[in-house]
Amino acid sequence: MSRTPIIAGNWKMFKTIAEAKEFAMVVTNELQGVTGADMVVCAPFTALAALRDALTGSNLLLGAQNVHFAEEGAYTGEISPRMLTELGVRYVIIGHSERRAYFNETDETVNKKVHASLKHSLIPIICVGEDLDQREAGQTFTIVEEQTRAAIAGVAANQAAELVIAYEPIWAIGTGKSSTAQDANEVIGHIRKTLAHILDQETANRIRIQYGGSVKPDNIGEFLAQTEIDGALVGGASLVPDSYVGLVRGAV
Ligand code: G2H
Repeated sequence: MSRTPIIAGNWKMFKTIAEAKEFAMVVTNELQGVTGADMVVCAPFTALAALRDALTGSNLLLGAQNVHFAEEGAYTGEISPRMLTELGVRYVIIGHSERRAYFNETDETVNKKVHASLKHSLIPIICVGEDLDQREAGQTFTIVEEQTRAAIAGVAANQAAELVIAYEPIWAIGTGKSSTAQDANEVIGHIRKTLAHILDQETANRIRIQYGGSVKPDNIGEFLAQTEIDGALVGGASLVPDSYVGLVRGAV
């Protein structure tokens, strides 16, 4: 089955509103008329409104980097799904390893956030991945399988088809060490098998699974050439307009 690749920039805690607008001006111009991939920018909450305006009429889509699972309530500092959809956000990263490591994100909260996002028509980009110790202990498949099962527990197949999963080996994040494309393909193939067990083969074939971890314009082609890899979740290299454009051009 052919799946449309998805290139998502994860800006993390970078870019002011002015910087985000500047990025959008250059990138929307460069990528005008480019088709063949879904192009997403997951910006900090503060830049979302300005980016929505700057991306209107372009082929780039807006994403956020986190969401709370409650509809509303006394959750100081949090943002609800409805607040994001009101801003024109289409995608939301859930369970990034930095949130799991620094902000107590657990498999349980990831699952709640996935349900809340789907309820509000936000497409979750669910992050899974092993750390270096787990990899060296030969636990990669077990870890990604457990995280995937937990993240989508209770999600119906028809809704799950819209999901995006990002396989990000933690040891490859921001370190300059990327997984080999073949290794990433093997792990992503295992995630797809897991999805087929939980859901069904047809749905598993429709779900897009990205690779993430030190992806750059000069290595994205190797990843996208693999049969199971449907795009990339990119941090550092997505911040520079030329580099973001290079990522997209390397994918289409
Ligand atoms: C992994 C990735 C983006 P980078 O965190 O999600 O970042 O491309 O900088 O390794």
